Amino acid sequence: MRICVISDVHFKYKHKSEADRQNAALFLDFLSSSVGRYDLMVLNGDIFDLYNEWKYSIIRQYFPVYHLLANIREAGCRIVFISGNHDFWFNGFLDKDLGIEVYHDQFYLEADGMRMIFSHGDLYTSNDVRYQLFRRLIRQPFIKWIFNLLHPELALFIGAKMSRSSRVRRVPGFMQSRRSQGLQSWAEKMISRKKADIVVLGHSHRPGIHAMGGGHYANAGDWIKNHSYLEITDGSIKLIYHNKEKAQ
Ligand SMILES: [Mn+2]
Repeated sequence: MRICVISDVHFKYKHKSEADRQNAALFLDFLSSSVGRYDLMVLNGDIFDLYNEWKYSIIRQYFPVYHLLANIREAGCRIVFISGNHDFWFNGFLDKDLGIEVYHDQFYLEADGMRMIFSHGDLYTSNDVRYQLFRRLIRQPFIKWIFNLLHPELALFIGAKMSRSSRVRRVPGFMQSRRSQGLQSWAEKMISRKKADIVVLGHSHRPGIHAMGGGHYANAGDWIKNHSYLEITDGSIKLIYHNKEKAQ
């Protein structure tokens, strides 16, 4: 089975810099080169930097991504979307219109003799109680209901302000390494308790494959700095850096 995992693309609805435009172009290039290449694509959270589906509206600027995901689906690939801490409010568009399976916490798979757990990872950072409370609150249907009463452009404006301030708040280097340590020790626990052979997380923006206790913890990295993704082919994991020249 050919599996591909990506996370932390942070695709923006508004490109403010040349770097934003380049990151978006590289990601779209990667998606088009993935049509017909995989049996399963796991979108492991924070694919979109800011996300919402209203009852009758979607964010127009995400159309290129939706279009390529539809092509990948039509070529016979199963697509799984796991929500991250930037994309968690859905309203039927991904699943009903695009045929993508949506999971809120984690996705479990047994294939090629391996047990695999995929999750974004924001649930498993250590000592981040304030965030865990915020996570629970922001996912309440009532909050989403209020947000959806706003005009989409006003809602996006407010959402962008909130998401920017939460990003700035969580940037410090020591927090980054504590975050990735939390992810690693959660993966270690799953492997040592024989719950999984492969644990794939995102969130830390640190690409890597780590062998531990007879299994592997892998992180797909991000598409802001690394433009990295994972391929799990017949149970063996490879980390790949997408390069436009090398693609095709
Ligand atoms: Mn994240």
